[in-house]
Amino acid sequence: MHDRMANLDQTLVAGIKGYAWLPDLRRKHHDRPVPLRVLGQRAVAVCGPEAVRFFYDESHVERHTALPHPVVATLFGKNAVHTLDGAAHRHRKALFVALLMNDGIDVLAKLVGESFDEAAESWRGRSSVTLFDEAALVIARAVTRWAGIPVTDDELPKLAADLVAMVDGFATPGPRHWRALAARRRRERWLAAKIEGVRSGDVIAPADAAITTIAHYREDGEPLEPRTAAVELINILRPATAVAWFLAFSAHALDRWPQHRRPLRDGDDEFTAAFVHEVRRFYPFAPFLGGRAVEDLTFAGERIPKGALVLLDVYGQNHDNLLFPQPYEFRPERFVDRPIGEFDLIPQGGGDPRTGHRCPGEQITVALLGTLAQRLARLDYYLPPQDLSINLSRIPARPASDVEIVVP
Ligand code: PAM
Repeated sequence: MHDRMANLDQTLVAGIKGYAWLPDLRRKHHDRPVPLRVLGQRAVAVCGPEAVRFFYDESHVERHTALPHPVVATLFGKNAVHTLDGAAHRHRKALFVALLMNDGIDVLAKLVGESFDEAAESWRGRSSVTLFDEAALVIARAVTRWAGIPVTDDELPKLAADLVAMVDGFATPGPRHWRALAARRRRERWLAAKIEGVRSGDVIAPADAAITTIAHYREDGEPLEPRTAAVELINILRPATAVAWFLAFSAHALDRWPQHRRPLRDGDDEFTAAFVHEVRRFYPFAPFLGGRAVEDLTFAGERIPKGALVLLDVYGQNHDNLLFPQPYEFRPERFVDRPIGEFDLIPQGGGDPRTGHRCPGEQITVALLGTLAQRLARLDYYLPPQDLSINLSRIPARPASDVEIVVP
């Protein structure tokens, strides 16, 4: 049985089952590592804190040969930090850590809060607004301002839509993917010109802004190609804007479990952090992560031949009933007084963000979502009848209606 499954290519099944794909396979294998074939390649799917340790050990797993071209061409960008390993990765990663893991987090959260307040005023009295789209606009406005990128109010909706498209289209063939490719081309060209402008002095930005830091960042004494610099600037704007997914999920949670609204509305920061972690754990966003075995390996008794893909089941781990009892119940309380370890809650990857591949923007995500969730809870709104279902075969998932709200 296992051998037969290991020989069938799973790519189509993965496309159909989405987030449930690896958890289903792992269940059939009694939670043991699963040998399989995907994208025409040998692979082994793993899960659990020990698997996260194993996956993030650079002497086991590398990235630069593992990410499929369609993912790089839409989501991350050519030559992005996500595609590097070893010393090259550490050097480039330090740029992101310096930009994203410091006092600037509070500044960005404040800008996002102000941007939300401004937008919320304009929602009042309209027949309805789409929260997902509005959240993307709110965040894109704030993060471009924060990064030192001049954008007019007229340009903003198209920019926000492009940043969303790059995320929305990374895992699906067809129109969503084409939109993502076009969005990336457009925004790389636009930002490469701005980077050149900063270098020549034609574009004026604050000395400590992300656009300035990236424009003047050097590797081996050389500045980045303008296109690569643009890729990395997008790697700040796009994931920040993608917090719109989590705000749409937060609205879904507040609709289903309205008892959580009060502590958010009251500004209970400890509860807010717990709510944010539970949203990131419970709702489907990153399905799994992939790397490639750098040598013949063994994990939990399973042989992983050199060159095989190693797939870390992120969604599965965030719903593991040993780590998170009653994993399909939305219970923010589980994170009150529970420190987040490097290897358990992994919606944005595991390990140490400063040195490894874990997302360096995780603290920003937590700060932005906390600010936005509190403001949403304070907003006087209601949900008109709509389809709030979340289709687990759509990667990345989001509520079908994108959450229509009416602000009377
Ligand atoms: C962002 O960066 O914009 C935030 C959205 C990130 C979603 C991450 C989804 C998972 C990433 C990659 C999947 C690669 C699978 C590799 C299989 C071989």
